[in-house]
Amino acid sequence: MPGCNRRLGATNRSSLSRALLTYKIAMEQLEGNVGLYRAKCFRNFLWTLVAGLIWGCGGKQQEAAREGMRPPNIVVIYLDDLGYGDVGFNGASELKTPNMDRLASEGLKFTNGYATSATCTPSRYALLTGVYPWRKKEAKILPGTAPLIIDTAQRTLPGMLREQGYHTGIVGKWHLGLGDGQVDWNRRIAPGPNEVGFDYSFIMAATQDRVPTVYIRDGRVVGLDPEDPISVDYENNFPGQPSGLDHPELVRMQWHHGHNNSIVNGIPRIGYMVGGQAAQWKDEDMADTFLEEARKYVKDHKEGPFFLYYAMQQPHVPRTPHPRFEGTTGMGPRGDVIAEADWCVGEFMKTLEAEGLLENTLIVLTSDNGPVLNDGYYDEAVEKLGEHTPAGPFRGGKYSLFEAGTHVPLVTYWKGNIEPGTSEALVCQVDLMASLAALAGADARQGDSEDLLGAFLGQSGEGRETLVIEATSRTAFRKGDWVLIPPYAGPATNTQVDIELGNSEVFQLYNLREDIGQQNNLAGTRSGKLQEMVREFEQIRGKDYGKIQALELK
Ligand SMILES: [Ca+2]
Repeated sequence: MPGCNRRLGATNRSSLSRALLTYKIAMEQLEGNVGLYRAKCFRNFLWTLVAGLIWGCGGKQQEAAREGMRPPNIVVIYLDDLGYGDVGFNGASELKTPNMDRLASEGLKFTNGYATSATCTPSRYALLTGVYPWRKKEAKILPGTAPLIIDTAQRTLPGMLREQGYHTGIVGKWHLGLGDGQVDWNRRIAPGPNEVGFDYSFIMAATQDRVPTVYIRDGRVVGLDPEDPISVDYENNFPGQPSGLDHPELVRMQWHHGHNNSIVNGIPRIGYMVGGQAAQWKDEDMADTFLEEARKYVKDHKEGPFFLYYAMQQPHVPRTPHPRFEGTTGMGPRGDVIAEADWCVGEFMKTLEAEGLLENTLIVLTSDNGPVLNDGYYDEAVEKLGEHTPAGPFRGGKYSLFEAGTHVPLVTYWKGNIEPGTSEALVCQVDLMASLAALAGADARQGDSEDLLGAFLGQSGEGRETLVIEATSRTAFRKGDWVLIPPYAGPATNTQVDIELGNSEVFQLYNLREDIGQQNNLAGTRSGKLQEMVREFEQIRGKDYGKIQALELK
């Protein structure tokens, strides 16, 4: 920059000395007080000032400095029904998850990481809005025809990041409702993800076991032949269409409970659908399809910053591994799709690495709720489980107020920025909203979401003080090592899925540090602690927590 060099006279050399001294002192103070990422941002900011003094004009240096201040890309990899104990990094030995284990060993593994809820939709609602799902009565397991449950005026995680200059995308499972309740699947489907903050969406509407069994890109069914329109109904079948209930001879995967409506690809589903033959997904290709979409999204937006919500479908039912993974674990389809999901994580990471993005991308890997074996199909999940323990040391599973319902695998990874390690901080997916707002430079006050950026980046061991967890409208309360489960009516165990739900006629109080498996109810002997927990729980939750909805597995 010859034009600028001429200006580096005595005055500027003096300014330069002062600026460098100021810079050095500021950095020493800063590095001692705040985390690595914020220190880097501030260092870059100071560097911009210094560069301005040195060269006395704008230029590539300032541009590069401004570039260095850019917040990182963010990827949330969200698995579906993956249990705390389903991964090697939490102790699984029968089932191998080398790629997720690598993320954990090179990143930060949380031993107290939670979904807000023991089922899909509420956890996803909290993740994307920063609001506890029990505040929203529609945040329960939704049929495929449910209207969108996020208000389009509501602040959302992708919307907040978009305001901060991010490009935002979702690939995978949605299950937060679409449209206004009267969806015509043959026209643009809205409102949906694109109306609540996502610039790009490639989704399935609800779940793999629910119709419509088609992909939707930016509100339009992919590959739809206008001559073969789609109709969907969750109440009545269409004339002449076989169902799993009427025609068991047509299915290749037998239903156990629910899952006996329309048959697609030989698999009976929840809900009825007719038409759209050319658009229907092939179940065994779903993992590859979502992976390719996720990789393409990264490549298309690698200039960043981008936010990708990669919502994988495994190991939710129906478990349909690609033939490459069939039989690879000896645990039947449930084990095989976890191996498949792990491979997808590895391939996705390879893409980030190949694009040179690992040092500039924060990755959060977690699951929307705990594990279930038989969730509606006979797929040998129970019979071939062997010694594997999907719930790890916890009691219960999906649908449960016991720990296994919401206490899930959770890892953060950011090469060169997050020190590898293990954190005991109490963190929840609902906190990503405020924490990522802080990271992106937005207002971190976000509903129930707490700014735990320091914990997520491993700079602090401080997590939440308290957490309200939810399972099909029932709520429980964690504070420190203690968990309070209020009395709820209903069976202790759901026999169809064979999971203890946490229902009891009496209060339950457990100390997780001493009793991780929740076997010793201390409510009778620790009455002072019980009263304290009930009081604090009611302050947050209100006193009407006993009004609950019946558990529906479908
Ligand atoms: Ca789920």
